[in-house]
Amino acid sequence: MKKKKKVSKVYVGMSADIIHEGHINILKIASGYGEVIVGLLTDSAISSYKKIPYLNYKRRKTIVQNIKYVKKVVPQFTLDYVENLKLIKPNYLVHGDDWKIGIQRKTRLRAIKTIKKWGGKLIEPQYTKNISSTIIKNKIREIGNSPRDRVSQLRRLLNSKNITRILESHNALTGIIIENLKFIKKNTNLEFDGMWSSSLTDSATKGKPDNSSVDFSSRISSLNEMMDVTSKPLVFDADNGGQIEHLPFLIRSLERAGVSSIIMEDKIGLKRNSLFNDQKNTQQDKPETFAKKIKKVCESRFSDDFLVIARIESFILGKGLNDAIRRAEIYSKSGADAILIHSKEKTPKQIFAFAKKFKKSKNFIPLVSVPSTYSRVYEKDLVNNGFKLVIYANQLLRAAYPAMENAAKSILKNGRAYEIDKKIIPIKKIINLIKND
Ligand code: SPV
Ligand code: MG
Repeated sequence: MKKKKKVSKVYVGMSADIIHEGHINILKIASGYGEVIVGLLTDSAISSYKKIPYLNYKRRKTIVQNIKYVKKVVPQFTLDYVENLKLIKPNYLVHGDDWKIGIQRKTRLRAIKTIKKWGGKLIEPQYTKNISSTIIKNKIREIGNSPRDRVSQLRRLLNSKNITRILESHNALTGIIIENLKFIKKNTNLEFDGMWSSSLTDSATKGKPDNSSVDFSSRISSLNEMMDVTSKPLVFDADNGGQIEHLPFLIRSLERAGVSSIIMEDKIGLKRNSLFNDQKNTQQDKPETFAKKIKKVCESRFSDDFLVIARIESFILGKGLNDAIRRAEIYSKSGADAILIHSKEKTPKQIFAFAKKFKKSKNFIPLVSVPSTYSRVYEKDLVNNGFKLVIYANQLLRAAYPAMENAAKSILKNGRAYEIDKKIIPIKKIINLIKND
């Protein structure tokens, strides 16, 4: 009997979020060396170093496995190739030569070292110039993403990241900062995952107190301005959600705008910001009554990806752990997707005690933290204590206000603008900040 020639195994790792001719070129070249196995990066693997992909793993897999050059698709759970390479032991590893520099440089070196062990070869076709998923993604962002895609992003982030990081945004410009800011630390691309539409900073921006005097229509019109220039998800601070009969209308407007989540707090009566010391006129809602609001949101939402987060104010109002836990159980059972356990202590002790106890419950759902007063807490400690979402609720407005006041003061003091000129962004930079073409 004639011995069948063994076909070589060729490994190609990719995200394949937006397929373009560069991917096809790589796969075509790879197929010339043998049978192509694509290691498709999972959502978690991708979001460990850059923005979560537009299409989820399942959708990307369907596309890639139907490309004629591809024999098989397997998940690649990390940015690092070593695990899959050891498992598959390919004769060839094919990757565009763009990974020689930048964030993937070390990943490449580790992959080379690994395949050397069984004599595997690295093939690096030249990177297709002027085309990349990032270029296409930027173009898409200019057009704007569909509200439906944006709504689902937060749930996907919660499912794929250790911790999802949200920052307060009170206008379109702060939205742009959150959208674009990147910081590379230890080979990881850090960025904010989304925006928080805060009742406090939205009201303050409009010169009003945080007592619901800025109505939802006005809040939604400012968040629409942020939505116009960003693609990341937005979490809406709805105070106590207002009247239960009005909730379906609010949810409809939020979903239509592309908002990913509503957070409602279990307080009643005239709204007072939770960080005020004096809370003596503030009342907490009966948990059973508040639970009805949660149910109402669940019934009225168009998409299950629109998350309802219940915010427990027990600690703010001086009540104990047992009250907070009892409420968490009730809110979870009535359909909440996550719990924001609020606190105005200087340390996270209180919320960690809550997390420890609630984690044991069969009704446990992901936890959200707002570290405004306990700002020393590190994200890694929040993760270790079971928190999945962190909201930095007011820092951009707090940064902007003293800077603006200082500039105004300097002009008054000096009788001219020269002194402050060197300390503020140059005119040239500000006119070029927003692209015109
Ligand atoms: C907000 O940012 O408006 C909040 C958080 O609700 S807090 O100010 O702590 O109440
Ligand atoms: Mg608020």
